[in-house]
Amino acid sequence: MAILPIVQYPAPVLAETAKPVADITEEIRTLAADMAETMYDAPGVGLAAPQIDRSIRLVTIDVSEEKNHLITMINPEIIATGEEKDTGEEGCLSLPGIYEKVNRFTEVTVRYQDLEGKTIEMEADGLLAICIQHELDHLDGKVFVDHLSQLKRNRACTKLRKLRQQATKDNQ
Ligand code: K1U
Ligand code: ZN
Repeated sequence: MAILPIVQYPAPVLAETAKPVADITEEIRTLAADMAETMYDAPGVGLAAPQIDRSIRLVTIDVSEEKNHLITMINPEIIATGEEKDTGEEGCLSLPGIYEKVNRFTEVTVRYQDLEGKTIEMEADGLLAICIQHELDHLDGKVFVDHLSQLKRNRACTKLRKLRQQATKDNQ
């Protein structure tokens, strides 16, 4: 297993529509295991393949307290949503240090293939529902700041630039 570098916004791969996974090969299984290790190390509650520079429809998620409920989703699709939406604070491993409120469905039903190629349908709410929507956005070339107004997105990008400049100075 390996910890992979996480691509930082605004890398072009984060704006691409990721391609479906055609075959669940040994390479895909190894990549999924490496993504899980990278996600736990970060630490994060989710990770999408474009964030490790692979433009394919593969995500890992674990929102459990104990970090013992890993979900690997291949070719995930949201097939239904509830009617309610709510606003909650989100972060992103590709924009470290930026936290903004995003409006999302509170309940979603997702269909995906697992690592054995079995089709799963799962109903989710709470942080899991938010995380699924956040990760599936990555597969469609969208990051959470794309949900914000232009003004708020510009402010977030300015803050990100300043945080990076400070980090560079701190490392000198
Ligand atoms: O896709 C990503 O960048 C991962 C992202 C997922 C996410 C976080 C919050 C709301 C929705 C989706 C993260 O995991 S950022 C890190 C984070 O929020 C966190 C880290 C450790 C424990 C709990 C949260
Ligand atoms: Zn993210």
